[in-house]
Amino acid sequence: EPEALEAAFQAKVDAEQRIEPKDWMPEKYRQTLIRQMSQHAHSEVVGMLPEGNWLTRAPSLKRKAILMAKIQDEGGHGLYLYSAAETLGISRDEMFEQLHSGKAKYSTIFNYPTLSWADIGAIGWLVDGAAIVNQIALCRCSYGPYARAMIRICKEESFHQRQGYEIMMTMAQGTKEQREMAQDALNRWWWPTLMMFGPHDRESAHSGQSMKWKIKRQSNDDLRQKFIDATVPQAEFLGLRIPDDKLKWNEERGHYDFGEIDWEEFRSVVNGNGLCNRERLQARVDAHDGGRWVREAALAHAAKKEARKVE
Ligand code: FAQ
Repeated sequence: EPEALEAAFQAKVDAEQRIEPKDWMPEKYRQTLIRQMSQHAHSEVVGMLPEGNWLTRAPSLKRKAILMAKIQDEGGHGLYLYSAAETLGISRDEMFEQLHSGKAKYSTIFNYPTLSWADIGAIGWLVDGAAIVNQIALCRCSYGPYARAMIRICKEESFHQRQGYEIMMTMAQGTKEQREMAQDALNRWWWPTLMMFGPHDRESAHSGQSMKWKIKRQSNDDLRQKFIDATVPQAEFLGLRIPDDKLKWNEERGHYDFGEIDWEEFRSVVNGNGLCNRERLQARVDAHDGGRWVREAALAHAAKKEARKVE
């Protein structure tokens, strides 16, 4: 029986049919999606923090309004993704608990500090650029609610990427100091951005099963290569230098060759020892605690309304 169900499930996935919340699915498929989607949601919400650091110091009213809109989009993406994950039978409280206790991960990239305004440009250009490459593939994920959420999210990410690139362009064409700030931001964000795609395929614990189930449609290394190929010409256009001596066009492969990522640093940040891990998690725990009275008031209000109806 279970084997027959599982075979029918795989046949459906192979035929590119979407899996919907009420359909039968293997327990491990459900758990894998809960893990990935909740971590994705956490990344969006924690990802608001590095940029929030520059809201009060944006260089103009226009820049401030744009940045505020971008950060609000990220909060919206988080809520979208939490809702989509809830269709798999986990509650939002459980997901928050997993984040706050350190059980659930969020992307390593958000454990780096934003030291100058140019970092806001670099995040939009590189981090949102990487997020788009990853999420375009996820638009074809076998799980319907996740795939559909990704379509709208990608549209908004593409605005985010453009605004970041435009900040970089403005600074790269500005004064000598501004050009140096832009180069410094690129130097610091380049390698952490490449780590967003995860470990090498041969080291990736979940890739094999997730590709078979079409949760992931392209491998970590393939997506990383795609991002690099798209981004190198953009850096050249800005007149900035990517901090990698091994970066070189390979005519035969039709791709850029590039240097090795510092996997020691990746592991260290994943394990909670990045520059800002503690600060980021504390900010989320504090926000959750600070909002307790709002949740309690909303529940009390709903209970009162319900009681009045009964009378
Ligand atoms: N950071 O076997 P794999 C955004 C973990 S974009 C932390 O390869 P998988 C937008 C991985 O979870 C960023 N952990 O795993 C934005 C697993 O640990 P686990 C969010 C990482 O799942 C822009 C272990 O290593 N995007 O927020 C990382 O098959 C600007 C083994 O790895 C997504 O989450 C990492 N970089 O592939 C917001 C996209 N890499 O769970 C604000 C959806 C790997 O067993 C500002 N997620 N790990 O404890 C995915 O596509 C996949 O989950 C991967 C990892 C590709 C991240």
